[in-house]
Amino acid sequence: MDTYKTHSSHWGAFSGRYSDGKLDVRPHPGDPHPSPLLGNLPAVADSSARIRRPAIRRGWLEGKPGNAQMRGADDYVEVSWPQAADLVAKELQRVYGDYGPQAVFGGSYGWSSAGRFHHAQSQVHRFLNVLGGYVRSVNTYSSGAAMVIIPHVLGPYDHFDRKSVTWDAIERSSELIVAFGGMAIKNTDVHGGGNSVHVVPQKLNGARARGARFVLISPLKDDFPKELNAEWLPIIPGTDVALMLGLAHVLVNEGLHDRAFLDRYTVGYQRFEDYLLGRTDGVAKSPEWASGICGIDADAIKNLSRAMAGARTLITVSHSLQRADYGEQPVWLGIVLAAMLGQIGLDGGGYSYSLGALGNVGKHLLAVPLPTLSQFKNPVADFIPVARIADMLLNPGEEYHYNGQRMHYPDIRLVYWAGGNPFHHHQDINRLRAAFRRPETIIVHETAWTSSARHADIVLPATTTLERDDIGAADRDPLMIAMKRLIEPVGEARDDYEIFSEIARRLGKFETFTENRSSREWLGFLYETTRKALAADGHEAPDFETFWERGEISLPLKPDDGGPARVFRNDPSAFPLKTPSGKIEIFSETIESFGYDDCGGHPQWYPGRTKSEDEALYPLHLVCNQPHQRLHSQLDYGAFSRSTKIKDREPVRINPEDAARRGIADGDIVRLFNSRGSCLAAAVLSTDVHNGVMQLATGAWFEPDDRTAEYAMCIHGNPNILTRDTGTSKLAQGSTGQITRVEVERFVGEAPPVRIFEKMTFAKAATGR
Ligand SMILES: Nc1nc2c(c(=O)[nH]1)N[C@H]1C(S)=C(S)[C@@H](COP(=O)(O)OP(=O)(O)OC[C@H]3O[C@@H](n4cnc5c(=O)[nH]c(N)nc54)[C@H](O)[C@@H]3O)O[C@H]1N2
Ligand SMILES: Nc1nc2c(c(=O)[nH]1)N[C@H]1C(S)=C(S)[C@@H](COP(=O)(O)OP(=O)(O)OC[C@H]3O[C@@H](n4cnc5c(=O)[nH]c(N)nc54)[C@H](O)[C@@H]3O)O[C@H]1N2
Ligand SMILES: [Mo]
Repeated sequence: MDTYKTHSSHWGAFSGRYSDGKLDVRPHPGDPHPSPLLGNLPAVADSSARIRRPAIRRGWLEGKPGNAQMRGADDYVEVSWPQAADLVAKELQRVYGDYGPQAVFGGSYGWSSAGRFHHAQSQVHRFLNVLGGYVRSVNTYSSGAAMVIIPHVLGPYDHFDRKSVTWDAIERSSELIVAFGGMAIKNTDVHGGGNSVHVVPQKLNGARARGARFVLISPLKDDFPKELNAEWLPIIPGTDVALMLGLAHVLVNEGLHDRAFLDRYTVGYQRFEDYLLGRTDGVAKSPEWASGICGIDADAIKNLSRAMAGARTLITVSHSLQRADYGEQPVWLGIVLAAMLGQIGLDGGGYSYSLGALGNVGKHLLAVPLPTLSQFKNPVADFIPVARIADMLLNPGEEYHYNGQRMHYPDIRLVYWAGGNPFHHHQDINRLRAAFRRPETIIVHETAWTSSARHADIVLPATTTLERDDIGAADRDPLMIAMKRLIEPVGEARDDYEIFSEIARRLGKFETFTENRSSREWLGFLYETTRKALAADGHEAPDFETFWERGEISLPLKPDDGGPARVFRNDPSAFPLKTPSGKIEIFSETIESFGYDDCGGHPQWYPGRTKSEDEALYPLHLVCNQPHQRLHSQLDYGAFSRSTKIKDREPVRINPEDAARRGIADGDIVRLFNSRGSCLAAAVLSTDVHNGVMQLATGAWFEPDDRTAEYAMCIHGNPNILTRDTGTSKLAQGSTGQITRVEVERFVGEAPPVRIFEKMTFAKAATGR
């Protein structure tokens, strides 16, 4: 394999060539700002972290009672593929036969890899549906709170605001961009399914060159690119709602709010105003009140509010704000603030959730559908909000609230995971470890020995995209890419499709699962969806072989016409929103009727849940944000990710004053701790971090100091050993992993070596099942 071939990833299109045992990767020539994450890919070909053969946890194989207690601490035994497939088939048959599909959790959250056919999520859901269904998960770790609140306020998630404000409109028309949580360029490197043109840096620079003003509201200064010279209002994490209320208060107090807009396009403003001005609770949400909570000067709040009323203003709210206690509130209040400015639906003005959090939001919409594998229908009604996984496993049968419903956790016997890493993405890892000891069997398909693989009973080695052919395409990405196999499968790794096909064969479901198509036949079949739509609209519509030969095709885009927000603004009675009132709901009778104490009928300030409990002992806020050096935990063993580690640990950024007070110097290994756990990391002193705040990105693979300990310390630097596993509120039950409270100290003594990327050693074959 010695010519360059086209391929794609969540962080960009590229071409690759494998020769002399090395993979060389070149960014797509049309990408103006390729992602440095491409530098993690070459390691895929030969890393010792890859899983090379099927492996079974020894305790599970021996089948001794109580053996589940050993999950995470046990040895593995390598087996042949036929043996592994037999074991999985037999176990699925037993669990489906004895308990039914309600006992199988196939929520299997995770980003897996780009590629429309070999998409692990689609594959595992399709497979489990063929067997009779599974308990699913709803919503995402990304947007757990927003996905529930936005439909109440604006109508379907990912319709109104995320499809209305484009980068072009910002470059063309925005005068003031107020970004809550910023728009870190590193985050726009990535979009699920592909991101072949990285346009954000040049669009922001274009707006800046035209004279647009940027205001960054964040605990970190680098949540906007430095070149923009954004004004930084360093905020205490978790207090944006107070700031937004202060801004809204100034608007009302100075008569700057747009009454006509509020009357015509919204409902419930008056009830919100009564709260804002303190008529209902005796507390005016004045700039002085806000300042005391969020730490931003009252005059700065007044000035910003006046500036917002006097310019074409865009308000953006990042995902991070809602991945926190009461995360519904800043998303909702941002919408209310934009409505008070009356600019929703104007070019370059109004509101956009998640602009700058993902690479393709803000690009033009595609005018044709993308190839999509059918997952069939799931007959099981049971589901959990995705971040309630540990609660579910620990508390079968227990009642909880979700979006107006009283729900009960199902009793899960078997967990099947493909394409995600719960020991990366879930909060309070020590609690998750306890939860993972509950089910009878855990099956994982993985490409590498992640910590999730190390907590499974049956580990099946999956290929990466580099080892297979696929079609690369994503929402709002203008290119469809022929993802050509670049390397041979590593070890005995197999495609998820092939693995599921073999297990399905043993269960008599091969034909249903595969529809008798080979992988290559599937690609041709799925491609037809897009080709037919192209042809129907009079575009060039090459056949599959021509597409494959060329390596890519351009997809037609919808015009930049202001989207659903403009349509609504132009004629709200002809095009009402899909909300109960047809308008923007500043007050929601529906939510009010749920009677929740943590999410009421209008957006409001709830004091942080962690405050009283943790503040004295754990005075620092830890921001656990997305890593710039990788996508989540993926390819943490890659060269770029590893180049950022210090003494093999994940870097934690600390304000120099906070460090000095604790005798911590740049480069020291430090221990972060709170009541839930602790981890080691390497200190980086930086004034880009607000005082009282530290920042430790997610994604360092969890490595416990003691595999058997109930309260393990992660020696590598995974922040989820510290985060709280509680839902955002009874409404959405979203993840709150973004911020937690900790204390930090210099680590004294010899730090244990990080071994997580080293070759696994296996136990000798055991007897049993
Ligand atoms: N504290 C805290 N925690 C967070 C967040 C936070 O801000 N703070 N952010 C959250 C967010 S927004 C998200 S989206 C989640 C991300 O959580 P995940 O999506 O679970 O994280 P990834 O590391 O992308 O996990 C994908 C896994 O799939 C595997 N994989 C890749 N390709 C394939 C394939 O083809 N087949 C198979 N079988 N496996 C494959 C990879 O090796 C990797 O282990 O994390 C969440 N966790
Ligand atoms: N390079 C890279 N890019 C990614 C990802 C990745 O893993 N790597 N993951 C992708 C995914 S799945 C998602 S969902 C998005 C996530 O998008 P986000 O959740 O928005 O991204 P984060 O980097 O976690 O957070 C953005 C910033 O919010 C700020 N912040 C934290 N808490 C607060 C607060 O209380 N108030 C304010 N005002 N600011 C706060 C932090 O300084 C942080 O840097 O990113 C995507 N992009
Ligand atoms: Mo996400």
